[in-house]
Amino acid sequence: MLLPTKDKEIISFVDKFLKILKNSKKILVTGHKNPDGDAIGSGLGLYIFLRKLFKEKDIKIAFKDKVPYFLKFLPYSEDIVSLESIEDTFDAIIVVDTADIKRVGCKLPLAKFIIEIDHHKEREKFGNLSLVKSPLSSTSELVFEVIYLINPSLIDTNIAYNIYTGIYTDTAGFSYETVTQRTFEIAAYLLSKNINPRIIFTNLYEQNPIRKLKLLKLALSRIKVWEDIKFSRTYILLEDLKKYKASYEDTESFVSYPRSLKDVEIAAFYLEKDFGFKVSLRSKLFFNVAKLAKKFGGGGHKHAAGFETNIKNIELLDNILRKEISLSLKIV
Ligand SMILES: [Mn+2]
Repeated sequence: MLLPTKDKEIISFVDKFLKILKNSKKILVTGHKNPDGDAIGSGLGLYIFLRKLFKEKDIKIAFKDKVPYFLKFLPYSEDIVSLESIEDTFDAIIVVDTADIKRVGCKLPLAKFIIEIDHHKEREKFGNLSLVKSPLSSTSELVFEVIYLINPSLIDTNIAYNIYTGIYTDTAGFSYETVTQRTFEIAAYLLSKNINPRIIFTNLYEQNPIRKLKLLKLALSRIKVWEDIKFSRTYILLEDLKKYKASYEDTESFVSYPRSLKDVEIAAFYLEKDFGFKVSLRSKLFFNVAKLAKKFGGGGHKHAAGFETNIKNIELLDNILRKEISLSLKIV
């Protein structure tokens, strides 16, 4: 038997959360743009749960961007609509896995209450009610604690698929130090709801279109390493995407290849955008890439973060990052 959390913050949040929701007729669940497994997993897990809990209420789920192909297997993902197309106003909007209101990617619809559920350490509070726990594996783990406190008997296979996928993707397969004994206990509980981890893994990582591997070949050929600062990076340009008729989501996880190199601690992947580059940052053991990303107006976690820049020149971007990394390494 899995015991519900004894965390006082979560318990007192659930109290206020339920009061708001009981008085709400229209509820929206949303999260950050370019949604990942955790944003969609925690969002859908909560959405399915709330629909079972409040059958009479009007509950919607929306994100600015489409569900990436590798997450389309998630139960109820077809219910996700475009946030920009929503014209309604809401009594309550629940924003998951979002460190900053800007990360939603577009204007939020009007609402009486904005509720945040998140696990980012570096963040800008924006809601009327917040539940933020950090360090924690994922927002999905936090959503699980919330719904398990409210009514564990409503947690079914559909919810379990979403929550497990969120935890799995945000911890790179239970490999980050944010994974605790509790994380595994929750994962074990979710497995008892008849989910198949093989189906999850296969959908996430084993349905690559061939264009993705062609792009990856290009990205691998461009890997550059600066041994003195244990930094490595690669990049993909808009013209590469065009050449292979690929999209941004086809470059998902490319940053893990420079990081996988022996003696590399910090890795970056530059993805060209209309405005400049979207930079994904990763670290292996000690370096905090969230702090590095913050210097460029971005954010994230210790081992996974990112930012956007209007710098359009690869060499210049290399130099600026190398300089900042050298400075940070001196402080460490
Ligand atoms: Mn997350």
